[in-house]
Amino acid sequence: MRNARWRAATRAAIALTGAGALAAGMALVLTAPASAGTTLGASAAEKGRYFGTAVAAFKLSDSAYTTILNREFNMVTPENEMKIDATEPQQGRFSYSSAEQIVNHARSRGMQVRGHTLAWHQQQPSWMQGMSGSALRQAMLNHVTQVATHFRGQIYAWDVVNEAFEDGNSGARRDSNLQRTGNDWIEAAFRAARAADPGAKLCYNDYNTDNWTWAKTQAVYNMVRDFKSRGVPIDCVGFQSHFNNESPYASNYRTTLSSFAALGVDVQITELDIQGASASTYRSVVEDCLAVARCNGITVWGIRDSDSWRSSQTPLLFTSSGAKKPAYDAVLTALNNGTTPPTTEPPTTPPPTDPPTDPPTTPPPGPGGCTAAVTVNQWTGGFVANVRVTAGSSALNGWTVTITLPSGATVTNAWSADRSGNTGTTNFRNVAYNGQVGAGQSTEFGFQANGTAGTLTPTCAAG
Ligand code: 9MR
Repeated sequence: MRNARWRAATRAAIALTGAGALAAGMALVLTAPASAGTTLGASAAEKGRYFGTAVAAFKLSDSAYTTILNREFNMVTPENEMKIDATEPQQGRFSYSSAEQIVNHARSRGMQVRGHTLAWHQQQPSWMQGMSGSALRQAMLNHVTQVATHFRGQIYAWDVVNEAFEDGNSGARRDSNLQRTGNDWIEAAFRAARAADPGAKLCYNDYNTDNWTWAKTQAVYNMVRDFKSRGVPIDCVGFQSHFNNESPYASNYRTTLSSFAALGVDVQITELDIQGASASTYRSVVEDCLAVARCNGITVWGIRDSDSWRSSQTPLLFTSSGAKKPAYDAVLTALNNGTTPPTTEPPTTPPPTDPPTDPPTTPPPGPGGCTAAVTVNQWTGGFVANVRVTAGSSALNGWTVTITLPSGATVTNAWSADRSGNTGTTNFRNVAYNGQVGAGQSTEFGFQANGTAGTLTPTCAAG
């Protein structure tokens, strides 16, 4: 940017004649690098950030809309076009045209794309809404794999999982058909997404997680801390930041961003809108992001007030007729005033410490045997296998399932079991919580692999 402005200013200076005019031109040249940027994207880029917006495919034919989009933004999030109902309207039949329209519009103009969203309790197609248990788990993982593979290499960051925590003070996971497939559904989704597109940043995205003191914020923080400690592939946390009277901006927002960043993840403001569009609140949000080195950028949830999912609150940066609002000027000024923060993140708030827990004790194995049965969901180039382990006449205190994979098949990730090996003869051992299975009872684990499953014949050993 700076070089382009410098060259333009130099050309202008050369075009002028006369010493006085040349001096004026030179003065312009000398001050140009320090002068304010004039668009949100360019000014954010000068601070090593992006500035994005949600985009609806059907609006790309509205030139008033695309004029602002193309001028101001360098990151785009499809508002609805990458959601599950849009991309897999019938099970196993994928539909990408609206999403591709946005991706192509953006990438052909040098904008990047945030993918939203691979797994969510809302906007599920009806076939998925009716599913449960391991069938739903497999369908979800297949969805994540297929969509992330389709867009592989074109997505800056994926909202892998969206809005999985309950509102209020419980700090609990939100009840949903996905949650009922097992608490590990979120990490399984992240592993599948990493396998499908290793180049995309993988984010957990939620709302009402902006205020550091709120239970929901702490619950997500604890999940991310746990994921980082166990090597679950999470790279970033998205803060939707839909601020309104019930969920207002709070001055501890910066603490929230920096505390998450100190866990070793990037943070992104993913769906910003502010009821009434207070210029000073918008300014604070920008300043908070600029103050946190790992805050990659800000996305507003629509361009003009008329584009907003809650237009009546006039929460965006442009009026319905496309004029810049005072909030726009505040954001641009804050972007231009901000200093580039240090590249390492000082932890501002020590993470809360949990009381130490004793390691789980594993009782000796019992005498009974076990059996294992596998179901496979195969697609071109890969498959998900779900394995049911059933105890024989006595309870199990630990189990190992052995599966011999055909040549060309490589396991990329497993859930609810510890894996050793990933080709040929592969062993899957119980994890702490599912080693004990009552006589005649069952537990399940799964894995995802590249290649073709063929007929898999699992064997199970107790102990
Ligand atoms: O803005 C989106 C709106 O057009 C849809 O009707 C709605 C349906 O769920 O989703 C809106 O976007 C939501 C986003 O995907 C997730 N966070 C909350 C956003 C506002 O509801």
